[in-house]
Amino acid sequence: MNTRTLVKNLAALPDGPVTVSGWVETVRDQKKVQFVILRDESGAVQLVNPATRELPEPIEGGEADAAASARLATTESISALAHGTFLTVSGELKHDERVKLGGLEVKIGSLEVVAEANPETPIAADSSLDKRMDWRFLDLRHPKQHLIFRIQTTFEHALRQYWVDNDFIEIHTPKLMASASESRAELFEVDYFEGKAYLAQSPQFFKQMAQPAGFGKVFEIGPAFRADPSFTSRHATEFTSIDAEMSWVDSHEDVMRMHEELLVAAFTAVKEKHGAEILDLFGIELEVPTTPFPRIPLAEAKQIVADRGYVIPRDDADIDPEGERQISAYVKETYGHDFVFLTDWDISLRPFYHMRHPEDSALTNSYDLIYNGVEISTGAQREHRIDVLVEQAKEKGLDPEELEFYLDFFRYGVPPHGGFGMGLARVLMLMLEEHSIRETTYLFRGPTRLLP
Ligand code: AMO
Repeated sequence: MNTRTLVKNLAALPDGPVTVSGWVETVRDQKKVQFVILRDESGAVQLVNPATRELPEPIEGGEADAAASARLATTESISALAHGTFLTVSGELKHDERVKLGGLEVKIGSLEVVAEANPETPIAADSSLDKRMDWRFLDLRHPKQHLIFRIQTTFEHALRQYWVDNDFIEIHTPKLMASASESRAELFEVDYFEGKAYLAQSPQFFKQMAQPAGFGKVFEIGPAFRADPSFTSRHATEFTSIDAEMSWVDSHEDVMRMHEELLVAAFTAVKEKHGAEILDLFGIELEVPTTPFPRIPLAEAKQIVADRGYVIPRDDADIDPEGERQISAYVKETYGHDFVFLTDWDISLRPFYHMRHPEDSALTNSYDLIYNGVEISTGAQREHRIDVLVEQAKEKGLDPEELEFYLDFFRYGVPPHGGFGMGLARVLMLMLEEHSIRETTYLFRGPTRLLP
């Protein structure tokens, strides 16, 4: 059993013997004293070593001083330490207010180099994002990066907690599929024995399947794949999708209500646990959103954007990224809110499985959720009437025969239902005001990135 103490736990210990392990961050090698900043996964501590540069002359006829030899060896090995070397150090913990780093230091007794590091570090603070991604394991060593993934852990845990408290069932749907569930254009095809399979773009069909299966409410946090050739800061070819689907919704309004409650629960948990660190490392005072989030029909949103002087390039098109930024700015100015649901999307912009608006069949019972200027989620009530669903599939140019397995879900009693999908890395990117989902994805996958 390893007896090392985590750095974050040193403060609570009395002065006395301790063992710590971690990576060498810096070495200050002075003539009379050496300082090493050692970092483990919990924090950094200063190690100190009174330097022994040469052995005293042995007294005539006497033995060399063994303790002095050991101190000389320790001094020499500290001088040779490369940044990133992994050490185990045993020594004496001493609390001392004058030490800037945490008010304590460890006087080195013995030092073991557990794993050496190449002396040339391949990345520096000013390396390009791409270079940092090449060396992601080194890039991830920094406290800011650790915090991102501790926040991710808390965020996901809070989502699960909310769903468990509200009787949702967790599902794990297959990522190998026989057909597309979203746009065919973004489909990865793989050889599958004698035939072909496709990587799941979304758990869409299978989370819907849980409704006729009688599960009522379900969720999944899992991988999704999109053969999207774009190089934007918000697209990956593989991403973690947060999905929920529930029965007995009257409209997309019920889905939005669950969605906003869920986000409030998750943001509250993140703020409680990490608020101070987020302020310290990112300079951000995290805001927990208030409910209800503002809701604006898409057509109205486009008008607001136009009135602000931004013309979305094609009138029939989706609201584009600049349009999203503009509507977010408007919502922030008008309602002081970071989130906005854009509702009632045109059928031309939505997949066949969205339910049409009861009062205007050119629109759907659907929404996008925009957070700080970027879409993080799409949700909708689904069409559950089989005859209407088949018609809508045909209108979108889909062959109902290819979708037979999905259409069967609707032939044996399916409750009205709805749900949403939300990109995990996008939420974290916007929460922490990062510029790319590469920063908030453990290992990013894009058109030209399959390594490491
Ligand atoms: P949609 O395609 O809008 O909807 O995806 C839902 C959310 O997933 C995230 N996302 C992505 N994140 C990173 N890289 C990508 N290439 C990428 N594509 C999507 C976004 C987006 O808002 N089945 C529906 C959801 C539903 O109706 O339940 C769907 O997948 O944050």
